[in-house]
Amino acid sequence: AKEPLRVLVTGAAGQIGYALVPMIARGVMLGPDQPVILLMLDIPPAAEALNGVKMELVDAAFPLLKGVVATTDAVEACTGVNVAVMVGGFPRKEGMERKDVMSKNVSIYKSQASALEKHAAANCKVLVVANPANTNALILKEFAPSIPEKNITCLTRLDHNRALGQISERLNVQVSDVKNVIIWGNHSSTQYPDVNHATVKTPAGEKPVRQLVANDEWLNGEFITTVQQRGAAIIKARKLSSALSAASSACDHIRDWVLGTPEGTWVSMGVYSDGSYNVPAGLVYSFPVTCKNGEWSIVQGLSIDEFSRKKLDLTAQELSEEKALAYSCLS
Ligand code: NAX
Repeated sequence: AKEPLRVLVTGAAGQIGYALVPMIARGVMLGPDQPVILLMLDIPPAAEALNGVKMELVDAAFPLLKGVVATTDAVEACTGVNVAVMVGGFPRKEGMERKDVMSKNVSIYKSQASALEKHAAANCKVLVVANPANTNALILKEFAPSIPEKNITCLTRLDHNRALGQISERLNVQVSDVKNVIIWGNHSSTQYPDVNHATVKTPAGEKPVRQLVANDEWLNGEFITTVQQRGAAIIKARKLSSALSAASSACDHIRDWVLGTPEGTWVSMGVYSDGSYNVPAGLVYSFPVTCKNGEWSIVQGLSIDEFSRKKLDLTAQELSEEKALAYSCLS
């Protein structure tokens, strides 16, 4: 039998946490034969609710769940963790300036970075979900210098899955037959959902999405804005932000990272830019990646047309500004 892996979920008393922890305990994230120990962190005002989540996890009697810790102590939560899913953060409230929200999150990610750096298992993989996800991941990387930069990522898989979902609905095909969309850039409304290399499996072989949709006006317009604005549409409908889809996508992200992407398929992940596709190095930017042996690599050599180039640059520009804002909060 496999040794249990220790999985940290921060913000575990929140809405995404509530959807995510049962998925992890059922093996959705790390596989149906991988036992897990859940370490759930939240802040003192949420301690009682967090304990309630722990009670429900016990009540669900998950066979793979070998232990549950509910704590408000970051050191206890980070000790020995193999996978860290960072969902906790400070939300933007009405009337708050961007800078104020950034400053709160920078201080949270700075201190949690130190806790992870000192106490996590060697080679711990980190996924940042909390917004601003890319920049929180960058701050975490800065303040956990001994964690390899390849181990620190942010979630854009939800956006990727949303793009697959839109194409599947438009073409009336199974979502599992659509692949290789790309989310470039920031997990924000400047992200660029790109279908130029996406394909659909048909009885006659793989066909380009552009050819099957045969409507560039929709693909270059409404499709992009629908994916970019989907989070807002969910809030409008549910009066709450996306939770089950975010949790499910977080599981997809870690599962593919740890267990590998299928041959010929790539996924989108926010990773530390090495300058690929002329994206400035030193930003956490969403790229198409394949994963093997627990490591991601950016898919190289894809053609970028002029329309796409502008969109890649625009979202990079926004990330550079966020980075500058985050650093200004540190001084
Ligand atoms: P909730 O407000 O329901 O939950 C957040 C939880 O974090 C709360 O329980 C809060 O007490 C806790 N928390 C706050 N500060 C903390 C700290 N210092 N340490 C530990 N826990 C702390 O938000 P929820 O809807 O669960 O969303 C969580 C985060 O995910 C938000 O930042 C949200 O913007 C972000 N999202 C990111 C997505 C992505 O694709 N990257 C999509 C969904 C989501 O919007």
